[in-house]
Amino acid sequence: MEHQELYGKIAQRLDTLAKFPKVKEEKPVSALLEENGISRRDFMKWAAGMTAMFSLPATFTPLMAQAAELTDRLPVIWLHMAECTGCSESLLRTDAPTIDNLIFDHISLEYHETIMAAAGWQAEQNLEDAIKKYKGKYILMVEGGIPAGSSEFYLTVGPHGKKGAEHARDAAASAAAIFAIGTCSSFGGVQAANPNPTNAKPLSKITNKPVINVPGCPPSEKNIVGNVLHYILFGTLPALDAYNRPKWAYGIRIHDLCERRGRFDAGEFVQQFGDEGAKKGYCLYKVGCKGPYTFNNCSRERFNQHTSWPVQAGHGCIGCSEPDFWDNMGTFEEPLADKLYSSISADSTADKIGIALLTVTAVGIAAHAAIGAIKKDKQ
Ligand code: FSX
Ligand code: SF4
Ligand code: F3S
Repeated sequence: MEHQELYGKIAQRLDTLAKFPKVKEEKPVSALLEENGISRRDFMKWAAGMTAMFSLPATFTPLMAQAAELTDRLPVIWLHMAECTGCSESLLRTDAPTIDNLIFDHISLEYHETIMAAAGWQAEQNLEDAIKKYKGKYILMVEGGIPAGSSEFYLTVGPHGKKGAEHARDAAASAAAIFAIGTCSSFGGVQAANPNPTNAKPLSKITNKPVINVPGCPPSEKNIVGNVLHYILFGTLPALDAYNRPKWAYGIRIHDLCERRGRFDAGEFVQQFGDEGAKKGYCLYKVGCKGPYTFNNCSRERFNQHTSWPVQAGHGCIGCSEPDFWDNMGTFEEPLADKLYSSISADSTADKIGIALLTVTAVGIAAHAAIGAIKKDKQ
């Protein structure tokens, strides 16, 4: 689609959305930003960054700002399953709220166990009411793996002791769009790691409705808020990869845009944590970085308003946005080297290409790492 045509379509969609009643009578985004000392200029810079993240031309920036302002037209239900709550914390735990936090505050969260005031019977009632009231209109975000089959009873929620899987299924049935937030909800995560004692499954195995996976343990605030904005702007499923991850966020490997990539190419590796190479910011491949096998945008977008990310902090990527990474990416502080990476096992063509590429990459990396070591020894 031509950009102009796309611009027109989005503008029209936003105008229609603006006519919808606000879900809650709350302050507009501009007032929230002002209260937190964030200028309009900073907000527009943020909107420009989000626009670039979706690979849209800079002329779309005002639309992005408008979409952020309209997040209060959209009811969101957020459920917790079996997890550590790190995904919510990724957004909420901050002493100085970022623009992403504020936008998330502005979203009409109808139900979120970590931050809602209600408890017990009242909370349960609120959830049922929200599902009925916003039938077919709300966004469902689910965090956590879900004990399934005869093990469903391993997770019960609320005063009725309703099973987690039942909660998820009921909320999914009437949702307009469903996002699995975090690796646990996307792929099972830590509770599904071998031997998976609670038979934990991803959300996509619990409901028959389409689920967009937003993995990462946790995913960044950018990827969570970005998905809401993408939905507001386009109202359709984003382009997805073979694991149902949005390509705008998970289309590149960590390794592709890593700031240490020059070191990798030059064969300059940290040999052990704390050595001279570590002080000089050498590549972390030999101390276990899984960036070459991991699809996510951490090296481009980072966390906490672009402050830092694992590799910048000095530890390799552990592959947290890949399926079954707990089982397949370990030992975390050792390279995979020639160990065959077995997570890519689905049967689509893309996956077969994935296998070929990853195998070649793995071999290439092992050779490169070895050559790097020889070069250094000679020096
Ligand atoms: Fe934790 Fe969310 Fe990891 Fe899982 O995160 S950060 S265990 S992806 O479901 O809370
Ligand atoms: Fe960066 Fe890791 Fe790739 Fe090295 S192996 S360049 S640290 S992503
Ligand atoms: Fe996870 Fe690797 Fe990013 S560990 S947070 S995908 S750098």
